[in-house]
Amino acid sequence: MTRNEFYGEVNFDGLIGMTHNYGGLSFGNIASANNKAKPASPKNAAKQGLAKAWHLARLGYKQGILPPQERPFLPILNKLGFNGNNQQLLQHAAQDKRLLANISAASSMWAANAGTISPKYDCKDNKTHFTPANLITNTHRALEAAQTTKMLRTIFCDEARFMVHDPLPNQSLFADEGAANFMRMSKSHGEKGVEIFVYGRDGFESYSGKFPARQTMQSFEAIARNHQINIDKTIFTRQSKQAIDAGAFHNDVVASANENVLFYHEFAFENEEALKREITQKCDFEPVFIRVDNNDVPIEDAIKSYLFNTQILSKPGERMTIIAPMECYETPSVKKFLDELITRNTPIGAVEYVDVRQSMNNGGGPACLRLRVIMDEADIKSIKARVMLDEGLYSDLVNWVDKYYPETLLPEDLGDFSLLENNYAALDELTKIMHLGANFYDFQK
Ligand code: SUG
Repeated sequence: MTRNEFYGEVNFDGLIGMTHNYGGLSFGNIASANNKAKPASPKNAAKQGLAKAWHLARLGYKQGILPPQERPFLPILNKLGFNGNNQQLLQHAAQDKRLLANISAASSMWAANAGTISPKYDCKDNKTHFTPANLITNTHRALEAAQTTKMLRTIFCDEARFMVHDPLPNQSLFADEGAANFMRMSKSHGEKGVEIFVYGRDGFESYSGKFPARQTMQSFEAIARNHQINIDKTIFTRQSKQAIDAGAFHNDVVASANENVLFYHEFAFENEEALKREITQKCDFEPVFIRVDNNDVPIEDAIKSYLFNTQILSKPGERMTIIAPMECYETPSVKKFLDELITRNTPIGAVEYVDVRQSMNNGGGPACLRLRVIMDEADIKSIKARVMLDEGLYSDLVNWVDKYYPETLLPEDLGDFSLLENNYAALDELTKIMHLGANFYDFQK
C-alpha cells in the first residue's frame, strides 16, 4: 500500500426505508416509547439520513450506503400459518396491529446493529470478519438478520478479503446487537487495535432490571473466537445496569471510541477503573480518556440528546471532529460541554451538528445510522455494488426517494396494500441503482 492511498474508516449508513414509522416497539428505548403512534415522515427521514451521509462525504470522509429491507416482510407470515396471495397475507397481518407493526419496521436503518466487525489488522487470517447481529431481543429487529447477512455477503463479496459469518444461534444466551456494543481503540485506524466488547448481561445469570439487557457476554466471546482476534488485545467489559435502566439500551448511547480516544459517561460501565486499567495495559499507545461527569451532563440529558451517539471522525493531520445531532445543540448541559470540549487539550477539535430527527425520535442517532468498516483502497475497489457515496449516487438516491416515498405515515397505514406494492416497485428500482444483482430481495424471487 502506498502512503497516498486511502486506508481508514468507511462509514456505511443505512438508507431509511419507506415504512419508517413510530411503532413503539423497543422496550427500554425511551424515544421509541415516547413517540409511539405519532406521524412519521419517511420522505424526510430518508432525506435527513442521506444529507448526513453526503455532508460527511463532502467533508472528505469515506462514506457508503446500505440498502433498506423489504417491509412489511410477508415471508414470515407463511411460517406463522397464514396463507394466500400478498394482498391476503397483508390483510391477515393487519388484523393484529402489533404483528403488523413488527413485520413493518424500517429498523435496518440503524446499521450499527447490522453486525460486529473486526478489521483485518486484528485477525489472525488477515481478513476482515463480520458477524451479522441476530438481534433476538426484539421481534421486529430479529427479522433483519437473514437479509443483513445476504446484504453483507453481496457487498463485501471478495472472500479473499472479507469473511461474513452466519449470525449467532437464536438463543437468549447468544443475544447479540452488533457494533452498537463494540468499541475499538488503535493508534490509528489502519493498525492493530484493542477490541472492546461491552455486554449487558452474563447469559447464564438470571437478569432482572427495569429494562432488558440486550447483549450477552457469551455472544461476544463467540464472536471474538470466530473472528480469530488476539485475546491479549481483547477486552470484555460490562455495561452498567444503571445506564441500561436509564435508557441506554446499547452501549453506544453512553460511550464511544475512536482511535486513541475513549469518550464515555461516568455511569456507562460497571467497573470504570478496571476497564481503564485494562485498556492502558493492552494498548501500545497512550489512550486518552474523556470522561463526562454526571454533574456536568446528567445521564438523562446524555440519553435525551445522544451526546455519545455522536460520530467521532478522524482525518490525517487534523484533530478529530464530532458529528452530533441537533438535540445536543438544544440540550444546554450538552451544548456547554461540547463548546468547552473543543477548547480543551484533547484530540477532539471540532463539532458539527446534523438534523436526523426522524431517526432520533425512534432512538437512533448519527452513530446508530452507520456501520464502521476499516478498509484500504484495494478493499474498497473489491466492492462491486454501487454503495460508495459520490455526487452521482447521492442525487440518484434523493430522486428515488422523491419518486416513491410517502410524506407522512402512521402505524395504521402499514396495512395498505398500495404501500406494499409501491415499496416493491421502489426496491426493484433500487437494486438496479445500487447494482445489487437479481433476487436481492425475497419478493424478487
Ligand atoms: O433497536 N429503535 C432501535 C434504535 C436502534 C439504535 N441503534 C443504536 N443505538 N446503535 C432499537 O431500539 C424503534 C422502532 C419503533 O419503535 O418503531 C427501534 O427499533
